Amino acid sequence: MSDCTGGRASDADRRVDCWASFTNYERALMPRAFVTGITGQDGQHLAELLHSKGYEVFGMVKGQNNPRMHMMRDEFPYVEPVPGDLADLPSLVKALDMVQPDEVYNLGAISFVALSFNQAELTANITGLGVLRMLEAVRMVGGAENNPIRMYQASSSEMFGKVRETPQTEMTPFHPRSPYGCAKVFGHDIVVNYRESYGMYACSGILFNHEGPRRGMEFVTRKVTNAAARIKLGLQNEVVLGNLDSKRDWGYAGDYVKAMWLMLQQDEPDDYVVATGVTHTIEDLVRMSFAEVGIDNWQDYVRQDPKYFRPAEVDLLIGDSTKARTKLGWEPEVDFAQLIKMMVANDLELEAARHRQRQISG
Ligand code: NAP
Ligand code: F7E
Repeated sequence: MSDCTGGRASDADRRVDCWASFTNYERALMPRAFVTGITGQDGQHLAELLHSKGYEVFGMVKGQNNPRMHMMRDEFPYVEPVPGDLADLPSLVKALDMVQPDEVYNLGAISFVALSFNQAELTANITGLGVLRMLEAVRMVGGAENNPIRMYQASSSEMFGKVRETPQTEMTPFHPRSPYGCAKVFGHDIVVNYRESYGMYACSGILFNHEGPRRGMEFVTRKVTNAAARIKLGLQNEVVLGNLDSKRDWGYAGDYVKAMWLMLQQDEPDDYVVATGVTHTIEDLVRMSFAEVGIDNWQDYVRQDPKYFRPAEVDLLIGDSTKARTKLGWEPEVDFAQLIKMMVANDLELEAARHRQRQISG
């Protein structure tokens, strides 16, 4: 098979040439993966991983002129875009019928917890019922019996919410604290139900927070690393945040998509917690991000505003991923300090380049 797997290529042209070099025969031998949420943080990391493993990758893209399509075309030319929406069952059936995938990764969701309080019905529809629709589409296309399609569902540590025990495992009861968490609980439970009722190969990864340079600016890690970079460059004076006391078990998204893939390579489908086992406060995140750009007096640059506090908060998350480590052989490779270093370095480079571009264009 042609070799497109030598790590990240240095430019998009080389990736396009490489992808075009596959013959139809070679493509027919490649496993096929269908990914919803391909334009999101995890979708991008997963696309890279699957491509490096020789998969043909199909990514579901919603909307008639999705603003992230240009980025996808430039950075992931090997991803075949397929139209569809998790709110629309016929579009999912059509997409799966066309792709005939071996593996489905359902990453699509309204994923921002704060937004879910304001758009609870939309969140329930996409993040919750969207899972049911995807399971039905897999059943309709793959068959009611001996269905060959394997499905991964992106469950979340937000399901633990007001935690009943620490650390949290696959057996910890759920107590969600947001419409997002409630929708994820429904998605998780319906995956278990379809697996038990219809013998489907469907797995849920209960992933704790995972971040990286591709993280959306709405999430606290990226908001803080980007603000630290901009303040260092003199482009911003302060960052306005909410609760600095909550604790999260933060890992690197590039590590976590490996666990998703591993789950679908096992003899039996199952659910797994994916976490580092280390927790930090938001204040730790702020202090370490500012220290990374050489600012020790971070308090002078941070203001709190009640508008960023949530109606109900998840105070503490810390995961026990013993099952994933022993059964899947999965290990996180990037720790919290390395993660912050990586994100701050990326934001310094990004913001400096944007600033130069603005100066050039007057
Ligand atoms: P993300 O960056 O917010 O990406 C969400 C994706 O969902 C985007 O590609 C978005 O497409 C897509 N989407 C939104 N509405 C859709 C719809 N109606 N139909 C189809 N797709 C839709 O999220 P992420 O961080 O990559 O997370 C991936 C998944 O893992 C999500 O299900 C999230 O809830 C879950 N999760 C994430 C974490 C984490 O820490 N990152 C932890 C646990 C679980 P557009 O670009 O078109 O909007
Ligand atoms: O908030 C606090 C906020 O929005 C983290 C999603 O990927 O992980 C993510 O959900 C914490 C919360 O992530 C700000 O109150 C303070 O305690 O970055 P976040 P999240 O809510 O943990 C889970 C596992 C998912 O599944 C989700 O999809 O930070 N916080 N000040 C703030 N948060 C934000 N966003 N912005 C602030 O200004």
